[in-house]
Amino acid sequence: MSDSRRALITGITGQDGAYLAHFLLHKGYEVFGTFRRLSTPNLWRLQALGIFDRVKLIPMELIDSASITGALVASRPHEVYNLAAQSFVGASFEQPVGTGNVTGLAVSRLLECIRHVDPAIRFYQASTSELYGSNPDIPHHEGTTFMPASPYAAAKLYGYWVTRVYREAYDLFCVNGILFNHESPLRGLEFVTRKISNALAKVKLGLEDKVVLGNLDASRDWGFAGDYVESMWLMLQQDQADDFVVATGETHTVREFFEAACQAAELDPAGILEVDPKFMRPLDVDILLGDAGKAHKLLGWRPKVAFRELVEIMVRADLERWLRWQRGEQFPWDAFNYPSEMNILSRAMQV
Ligand code: NAP
Ligand code: F7E
Repeated sequence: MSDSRRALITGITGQDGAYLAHFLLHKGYEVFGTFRRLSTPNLWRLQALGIFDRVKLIPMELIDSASITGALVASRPHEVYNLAAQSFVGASFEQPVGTGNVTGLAVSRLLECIRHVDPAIRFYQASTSELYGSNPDIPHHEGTTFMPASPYAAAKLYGYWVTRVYREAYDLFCVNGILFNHESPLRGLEFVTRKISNALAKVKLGLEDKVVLGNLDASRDWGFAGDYVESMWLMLQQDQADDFVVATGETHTVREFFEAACQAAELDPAGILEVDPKFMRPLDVDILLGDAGKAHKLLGWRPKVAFRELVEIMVRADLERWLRWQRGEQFPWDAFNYPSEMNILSRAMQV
């Protein structure tokens, strides 16, 4: 084991895991990351960022405490970033119990393992703006009342509180990053921003003729994932463990995102958008808007990429990928392998 600082990232195969690994490697960390053993390996994001060979991968499953202890013992980390979760709000209505187990209870498993293996470990919990749910009192800040509006948010509420409990009961250095939506070309295809950028790229190239969405009026505070992972690291470098909101302070509707994306792709939005109740949730969050004043002041963190630029980055990236795919190039990505969502039946659908 080297002398450099060691970080263990749970969920390194996800969007944030890949960006955070990239960021920490740049800082000179030895980076360990957990992944699930799936029938088909899912390592494309690490490959796309060119860091696959520089991170050390450890198999781990969030419902298995023995595998969590194993990951801690194998990596002996100074810092643990808990990013692994069933993170798709829509799916949490279909799998409420599984989401509670993986996204909520697993935080206790991790903290309990940390307490026994090495209580000096600093712990970051990926909390979320979804905790504010149906609370219309905007902008949301660290003192705003949580009103979760999905099984996902309820599970994250458990994770948030148990993190605070371990901080107070056992004096562990545990923090909650209450991050508002953050997106990128590495975003999962089921989330609305990437769904739009990917679908518009296909429309542009004549591979599809429309984009099918659900609730167009929902409004989100969307930032760039590459900016947000820095805040995670900053939280663990403070003298005191504390909780922070991380957001841009701007909110836009799904419709506005779609229109900005059409502009970026130089497409006329008229006639290519369809709404299907299949993509509506049994309960949705109308509006999220964050006040990151505390993070600005105490962490010195600020977002660098603004809304329009984020949309352009995502649309450009997906257009380029589909063009490369048409030229027969092979490179790490996900969309060519993904079935149309129209073929997936949803138990939570509102029809
Ligand atoms: P993501 O792309 O969905 O990544 C989730 C990661 O968790 C993946 O590596 C996934 O592995 C892993 N995972 C899922 N179930 C697991 C299980 N049972 N055992 C072990 N690993 C499991 O999510 P993200 O956007 O990077 O978000 C990172 C974290 O921040 C999540 O906890 C999310 O809830 C939270 N968050 C995200 C946002 C946002 O806007 N992105 C905002 C606030 C909070 P596979 O690759 O094998 O599926
Ligand atoms: O939905 C609406 C949908 O799935 C955003 C996760 O990272 O951020 C993410 O959760 C909005 C919702 O993200 C479609 O109803 C309309 O109102 O992209 P999303 P999310 O639910 O905000 C938070 C902060 C997290 O913590 C989560 O882990 O867009 N919407 N039409 C649609 N959403 C999807 N997915 N697909 C549609 O067709």
